[in-house]
Amino acid sequence: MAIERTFSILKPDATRRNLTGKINAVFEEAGLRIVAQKRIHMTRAQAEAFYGVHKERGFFNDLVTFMISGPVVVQVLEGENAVAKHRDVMGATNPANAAEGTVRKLFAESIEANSVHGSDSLENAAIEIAYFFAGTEIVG
Ligand code: RTP
Ligand code: MG
Repeated sequence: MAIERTFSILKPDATRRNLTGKINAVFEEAGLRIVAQKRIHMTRAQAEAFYGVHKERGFFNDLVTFMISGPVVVQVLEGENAVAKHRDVMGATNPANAAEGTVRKLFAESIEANSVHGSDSLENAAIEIAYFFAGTEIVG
C-alpha cells in the first residue's frame, strides 16, 4: 500500500474543549503520523476560500462562521493509505451515524461542530496541504 499524506483540521469545538491531544492519540493509534501541525485562527476570507467547493450549499455561511469561531489546529498526517484511513477514523459527518471508536462518535457535538476535517481524495489533500503549509514545514 502506498504511503500518502492527507490534510486534517481539529475544528474550533475540539480546541475549545481541549481535546487536541485525545484526537491526536486516536490518529496515532490508527498508524497516522503527524508530520506537520500548527494552531491558527482562520480569517473569514481564508475559511471561505478553503470551503469554496461548498459555497452553494445551504450550510456554507454557518460552516464558515463556525470555523472562525475559535482557533483550529491544521495538520499533515502521513501513513499507509492515509486519506482513506483518516476518513475511516474520523467517522461519518453526522456523529449520530458515526461508528463506535471514531473521533466523531467519541467527541463531535453536532453535524457542524464535528471536531475534525479530513481531505476526501489524494488530489484534494495535496491542494489543502499547500493552502496551509510550506514544504519546509512538513518533516516526515
Ligand atoms: P470535512 O470536509 O469537514 O472533513 O467533513 P465531511 O467531508 O464529512 O463533510 P462535508 O460534506 O465535506 O461538509 C463539510 C463540513 O460542513 C459541515 N456540515 N454541516 N449543517 C449541515 O447539514 C452540515 N453538513 C455539513 C460539517 O462541519 C462538515 O464536516
Ligand atoms: Mg468534506
